Amino acid sequence: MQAVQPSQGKFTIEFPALSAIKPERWLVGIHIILAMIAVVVGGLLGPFQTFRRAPTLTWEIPIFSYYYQALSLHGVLNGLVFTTFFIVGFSYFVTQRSLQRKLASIPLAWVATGMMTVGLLMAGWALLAGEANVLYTFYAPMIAHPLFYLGLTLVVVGSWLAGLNIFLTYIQWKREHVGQAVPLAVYATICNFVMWITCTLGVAVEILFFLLPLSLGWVATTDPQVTRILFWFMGHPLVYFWLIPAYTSWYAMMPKQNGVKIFSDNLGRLAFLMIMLFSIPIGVHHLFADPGVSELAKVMHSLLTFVVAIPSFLTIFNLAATLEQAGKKRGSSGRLGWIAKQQWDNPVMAAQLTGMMIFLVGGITGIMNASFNLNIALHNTSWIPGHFHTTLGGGVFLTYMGILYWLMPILRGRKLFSKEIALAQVYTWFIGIALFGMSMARAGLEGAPRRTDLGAAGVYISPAWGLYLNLAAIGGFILLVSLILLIVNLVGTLWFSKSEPNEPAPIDVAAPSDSLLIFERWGLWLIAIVVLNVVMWGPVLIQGLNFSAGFWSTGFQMR
Ligand code: HAS
Ligand code: CU
Repeated sequence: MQAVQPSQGKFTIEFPALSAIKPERWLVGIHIILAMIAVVVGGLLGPFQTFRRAPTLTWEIPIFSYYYQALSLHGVLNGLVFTTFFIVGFSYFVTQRSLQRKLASIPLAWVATGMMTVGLLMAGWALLAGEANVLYTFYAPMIAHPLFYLGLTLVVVGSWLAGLNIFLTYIQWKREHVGQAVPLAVYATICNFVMWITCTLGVAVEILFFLLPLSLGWVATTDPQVTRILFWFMGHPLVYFWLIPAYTSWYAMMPKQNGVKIFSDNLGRLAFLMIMLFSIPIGVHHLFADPGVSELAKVMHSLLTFVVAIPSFLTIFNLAATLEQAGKKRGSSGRLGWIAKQQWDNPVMAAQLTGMMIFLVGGITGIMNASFNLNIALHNTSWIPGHFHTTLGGGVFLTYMGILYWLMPILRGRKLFSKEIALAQVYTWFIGIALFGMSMARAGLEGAPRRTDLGAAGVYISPAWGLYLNLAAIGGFILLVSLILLIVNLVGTLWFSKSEPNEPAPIDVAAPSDSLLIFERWGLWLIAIVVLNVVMWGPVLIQGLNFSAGFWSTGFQMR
């Protein structure tokens, strides 16, 4: 038993066995449960859209035929709610376990949770009532009920408070560990929240000054181009906000689960630092088709997008080297023998390994999107959902499931209900998302549009898309089966499995002695973030705010 005395001297915490930290269980547990409810509801809406878009393999269920409402629920619940709740819960867990202390302020954490939950209820109501059919990319001119925007604001502000709490906990730890590098998982978490708090400033301005006044009727018109610019200031870093926890699992947990060390801890820090620095000043790659953004800005953002892929290339190298070490330890031979020696029969590992494999596909399609002129052919086609279902729906989601399968038993104090069901869930998801993602991408190359209700009467479907849209529906069906397996295991682990307290978590509590401290020069990195964004976004925003064009657009509601 060890007593920890923070330098502020405000409280003393005892750590008999780390799993006895009560706020960890409840606080983290509530985030994970809400995240899972969101992804189950949001996820179930997905397959039915594939059936609606498929020319022959159609399976119509009336409730899912409100295409834009279902698509908005699917995108917001999976892309914004599931992710944010999961990430906040996971980040709290990682920080507390790795730094071996409670969060700096448990009351603040509960306030944040309360705000996020109330926000979720508000936005959820608007979505369910059909008052927010604006998709998860909620820029003007489409307009939703004010409660949708207020709800999202509460979720975001709640997540800021969560970030603040993590920063304060880190500062307390640093005061007691002068000259020591923070463990890699916490370093990644801090980079993630620095990036997240910075980028969501854009969406805060978009909501408070543009969307909310329009939705409340305080102003009659707005400027869609400016709201798109402000949205995408957040929109690209958002995808890295999702990715960093998955990378944290691959870098900081998977080696431990394999009984080896990460090949290079410092290279990992460099990857997280680069993601934090470079993921915001590149968002114009979502606006390549927009007339209101200059060609120069497009080229600059295109080039810098290639820079943000570098940390992922470093990651491929670092992880492959680590997995190779693990394979060799288990007696692999030959150049690729290590692949067969991975723990393919362990759901926690299988989820991460299949996640990495599909993420390779998603990452490469991302680099294709980033090419300024190639993008013109791909943008607004189903290629893009193909890209983000192999990144977010594949690599990230599978890795989160890998985390869930060890984290939930710890939080619940029970064994995982069924390892076999978990394995079946992982592999069906892998096959389903690969088939769905690649078919959507292929249909996109033939010109199949995204965000279009292909099931609506009289909509043209080219014969060239038919096969791929049908294959996407088969992928959707496999994903539906996988979701049902996930629900069974979730419910089983929560209420029906054997109790098993005090499972250890795969988290390091100290950094290797050669971890470099330069990565924690936060003042320097914050200045770099400000300079990069002023240079890369300043001219784009000024051009967007071209008042001579005026705020000319009224809001539209989609039904
Ligand atoms: Fe993206 C659009 C470019 C990564 C998500 N992206 C989207 C949208 C989403 C999204 C949701 O430049 C749609 C937004 C919308 O609704 O309009 N994206 C990129 C690039 C990358 C990238 C260059 N995206 C992601 C990630 C996402 C995500 C990650 C979610 C988590 N994306 C774009 C562009 C657009 C875009 C344009 C706009 C398109 C348009 O026109 O609208 C890169 O950062 C990707 C780098 C990744 C890699 C792969 C690394 C692989 C690793 C696995 C290791 C494997 C090992 C092998 C070790 C280079 C680390 C293991 C082997 C075994 C055998 C086990
Ligand atoms: Cu992007």
